[in-house]
Amino acid sequence: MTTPEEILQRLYDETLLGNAPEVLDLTHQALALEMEPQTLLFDALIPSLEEVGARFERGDFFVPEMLIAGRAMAGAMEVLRPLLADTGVQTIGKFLMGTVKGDVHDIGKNLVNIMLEGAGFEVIDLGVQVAPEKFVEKIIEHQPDIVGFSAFLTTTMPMFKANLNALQKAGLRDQVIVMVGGAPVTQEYADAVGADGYAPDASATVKRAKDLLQKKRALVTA
Ligand code: B12
Repeated sequence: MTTPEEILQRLYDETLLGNAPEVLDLTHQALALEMEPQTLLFDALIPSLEEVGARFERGDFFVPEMLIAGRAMAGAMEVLRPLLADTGVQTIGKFLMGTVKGDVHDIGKNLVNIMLEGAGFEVIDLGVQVAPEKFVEKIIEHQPDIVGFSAFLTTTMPMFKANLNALQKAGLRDQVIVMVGGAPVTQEYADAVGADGYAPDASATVKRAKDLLQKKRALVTA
């Protein structure tokens, strides 16, 4: 019989190899053993993608390997999504999220969305390659409390500033809290572009989003 430790190790290894059917099968096996969805995520899937990134950086992996590893993880996330989000909490605020123009990375963003939904936020996901005008249009349409910009490339991080400028120009900057994040983003960078908040991972995003929302609501009622 396979132990939870063996499943986690295999989940890590098969994600690294981009073996999507096996990753899906192992995810189901783990859940059948009543392993926690968070354990699969934080002890196998995310560390595996971190290793994929490290290998890419060393030149041991190339784009196709990153792509299939990403797809394998995304397959597991489809199964884990409802379990992670199913906490039955009431809606506490509206969060509009998108990956910036020029950037197609969405695994981190999707994970943040799941955690936000689990914490009770209504999440509107604009997908990837979202242009500043699209953010403006959708903020007007949905009137979110918070808008999140995700970027995974140093070359697309400058889109944060472009998005903030577009919001300013449309007269929306004071209406909405702006959060930024993604693998290369730092608190310093977030401060430099004038974002209201930054978080390094999904659970920190939930905490920060709640804090920012509470502060804004306190200001409005004061
Ligand atoms: C999978 C992957 C891909 C896949 C993306 C698949 C997909 N659907 O997302 C593909 C193959 C398409 C890809 C392409 C490229 N990639 Co790529 N990719 C990765 C990889 C291996 C994993 C990224 C990932 O999903 N990580 C998992 C998640 C969970 O990451 P995370 O950072 O922990 O996410 C958390 C936080 O960032 C935060 N967060 C995320 N979004 C937001 C938003 C807000 C508002 C907040 C508050 C928080 C927040 O919360 C998340 C959840 O906890 C990374 C390496 C790495 N480890 O980061 C490289 C990496 C990001 N890619 C890289 C590169 C260079 C590229 C390419 C340019 C390669 C090429 N030459 O073509 C292209 C660019 C394509 C494009 N225009 O976007 C580099 C970027 C280097 C840099 N600093 O600019 C990296 C870092 C690899 C490396 N080490 O060199 N990639």
